[in-house]
Amino acid sequence: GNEINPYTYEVLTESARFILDRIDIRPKVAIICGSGLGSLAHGMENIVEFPYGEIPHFPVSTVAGHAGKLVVGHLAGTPIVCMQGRFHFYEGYPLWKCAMPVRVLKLMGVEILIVTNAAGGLNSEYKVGDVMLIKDHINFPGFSGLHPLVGPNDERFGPRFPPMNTAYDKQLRIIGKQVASELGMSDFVREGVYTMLGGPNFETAAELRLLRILGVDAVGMSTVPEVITARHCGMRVFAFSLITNEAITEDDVEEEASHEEVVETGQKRQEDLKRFMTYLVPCIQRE
Ligand code: NOS
Repeated sequence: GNEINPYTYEVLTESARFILDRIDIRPKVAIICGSGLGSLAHGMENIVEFPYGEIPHFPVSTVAGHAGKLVVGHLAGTPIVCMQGRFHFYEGYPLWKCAMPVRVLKLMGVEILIVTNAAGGLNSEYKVGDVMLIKDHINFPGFSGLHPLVGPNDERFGPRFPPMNTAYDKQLRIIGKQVASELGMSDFVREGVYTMLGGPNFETAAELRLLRILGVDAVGMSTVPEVITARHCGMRVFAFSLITNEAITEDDVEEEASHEEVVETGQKRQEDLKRFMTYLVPCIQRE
């Protein structure tokens, strides 16, 4: 927890330089693929792949359903860089390590970050398979001082005290909703508040009822550290959750949350999400 963040500006510049030296495009848009959503990258063309282990200073991911590579290429003609596999707090990484790739993307020239995740739906109107555009978050780990920006602040990345009330870009959300509408997806695209818990266990019924009272619509174990780090260094953020499972808030029921259900829902929605992304990315790029 108290380990000092060793990823200085100079160190991360080496990671970015390694990638830039091996590609001849300069993507302005990056995508982080959530659990079971790795196939978002499958529609890409002219790809160059970087397994995380080959990029200097990169951590390596351990969760099933996460491939662990950076993919550079085109999506619908738009240059993008895609993170297939992310780093979670529950894997044992400090939050600055979970968010480290975001700064590498920034140093590669990325301006807009699209963050995706799998999450449990708390809002009683949500159904499994819904897509929730994130309009705000509650940084639960932050309440206890677990935060990706803890430690000395390097102003070359951003300010000591970054604002976070505008984290989820309003204009990008408008575009997201327009795209959903044009693709006939409005009936399962919503907008709501995400929260991150540390995991790795799924929540108890009492915890989920607490979160619901607090105004949380979807709960997961990722995204928040990456978004905070992206906003700190001035990137614009668009994020959404795939509601992969329904929060079980009643006591004494037989059903349980499972990672299998999460991955399965991801697979069921993968074609829709690919279509959504393929249409969205060129619109966002023009922004
Ligand atoms: N995930 C969830 N995290 C918390 N609560 C949920 O209901 C939930 N559903 C999906 C676990 O399957 C993986 O998917 C997300 C978590 O971020 C975790 O990485």
